Amino acid sequence: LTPAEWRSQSIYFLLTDRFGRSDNSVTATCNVNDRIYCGGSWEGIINQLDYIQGMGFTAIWITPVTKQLSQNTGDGTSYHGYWQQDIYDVNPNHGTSDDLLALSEALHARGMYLMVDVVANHMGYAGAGDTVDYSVFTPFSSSSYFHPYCLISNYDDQSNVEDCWLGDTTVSLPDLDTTQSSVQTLWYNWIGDLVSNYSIDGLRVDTVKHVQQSFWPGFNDAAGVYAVGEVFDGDPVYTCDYQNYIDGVLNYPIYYPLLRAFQSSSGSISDLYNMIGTVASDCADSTLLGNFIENHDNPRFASYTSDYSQAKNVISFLFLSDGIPIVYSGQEQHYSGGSDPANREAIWLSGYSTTADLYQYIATTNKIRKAAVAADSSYITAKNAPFYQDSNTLAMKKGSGSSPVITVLSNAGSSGSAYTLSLSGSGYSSGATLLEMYTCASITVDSSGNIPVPMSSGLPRVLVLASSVSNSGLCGSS
Ligand code: ABC
Ligand code: CA
Repeated sequence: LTPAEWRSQSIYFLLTDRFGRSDNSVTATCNVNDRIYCGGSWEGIINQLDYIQGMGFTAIWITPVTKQLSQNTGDGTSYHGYWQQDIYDVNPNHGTSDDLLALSEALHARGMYLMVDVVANHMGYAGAGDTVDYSVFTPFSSSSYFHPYCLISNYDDQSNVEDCWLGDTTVSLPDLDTTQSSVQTLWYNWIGDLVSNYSIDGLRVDTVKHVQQSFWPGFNDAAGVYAVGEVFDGDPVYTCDYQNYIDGVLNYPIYYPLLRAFQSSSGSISDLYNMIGTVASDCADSTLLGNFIENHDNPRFASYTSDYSQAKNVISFLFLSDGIPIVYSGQEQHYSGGSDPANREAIWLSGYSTTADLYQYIATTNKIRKAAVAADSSYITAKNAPFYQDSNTLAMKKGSGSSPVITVLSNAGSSGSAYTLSLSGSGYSSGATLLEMYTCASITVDSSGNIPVPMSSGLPRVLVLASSVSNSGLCGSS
């Protein structure tokens, strides 16, 4: 799938080890602190695709598929998949290569897409960096393929970030010398083959800031599909620059102000308002970024606030601003794990409840976004524009000139009062009839051109031109 085709997708990110088991168990224990395999598999994912598709997702992103170090180390096992040793084989804990292919086929049979996480920066070794036996790696079976051992010690020094090693002295992440043309050729051939062997539709690329920028265009081209890179950095100048070398990046610049804005009723709305504009101008194309509020490296949103209204606001933001929405498995169950490894709870322990509040909310929000895409051919490439803010409220519009989608967000939380926000600056004319997509309330723009938005319990509101809603499955339309 091309970048243009990915824009309108929505992604459910899961750790293969933690999502579904081949035996369909919903009781198998999984103690996150043990950092060991809990038994999830590719077959287990296939078994639960209804659960994912029921929320309206059109794609899944799965953790790396390559064969990993097999030891149980002081840092646990490689259940997450980022400690690879053989890039030509698959992780037997997750199944066989036929199982992976079956997952790809099962997704495609539903009209869904497969995004696979890939790591080109490093391999994984159970032991300190000065004890590595390079012969365990395939194909990088000698030290000559790697940078000399040094642990990253200074994130302000880009050479240190690129040439030294991630990991610790218990599990080393031997850092490939990606400046060598032999290493580049191996990686470019590998990614082309992986994508074609498993009919992969997109890539999430790990540790992009740890490899020199000039490596990525060749990698992305060899893959031939949309690639979204992980540049774990909140600075838009630093992170957006990578979009000149890879199709998209995970939206870390928005992540931090989004989290701060909605984790409490005193969070800064203006910092988020400003960052929306900064990212739109600093990044080559904000509509190709990957939007998220949770992942396996950061504490879950519900670990900052247990409030459901605040959780709903961040979800609405992820889906209705520029970029491709990514929900981290468990977010829909309001899981609240903190830092790695606590944020890697087994999803089966929820019983895959489809009646969970956020499960339903995500399903509705996916429908709203799809309806917007269907109603307006320029919606998905139009730049989201914030146009109103007060200390608790943000309003933004996205879409073609005359009938944009208006999203009104609040950080007031569930105890927020019921009131009518007189919203100016939307561009809609007096008398226009709008529909609020979560409540199906009909709202008429008043004689001054303001929209009387019925706010309550700190919940988001999404307004569209009433006549544009059809075939969405929402508000009585078929
Ligand atoms: C874990 C724990 C370790 C523990 C170990 C046993 O287990 O984190 O403390 O010792 C995989 C596993 C992890 C494992 C690591 C290391 O391997 O999943 O469980 O660590 O063995 C990606 C993946 C991630 C994966 C790897 C490695 C990379 O998403 O799951 O981890 O393949 C850095 C990397 C980033 C990496 C992340 C975990 O670490 O850049 O690629 N993620 C700063 C730095 C970032 C750094 C981040 C976290 O800290 O700038 O580069 O990410 O360490 C903002 C700034 C940011 C700043 C943050 C903290 O603050 O703007 O720049 O990030 O304000
Ligand atoms: Ca590196």
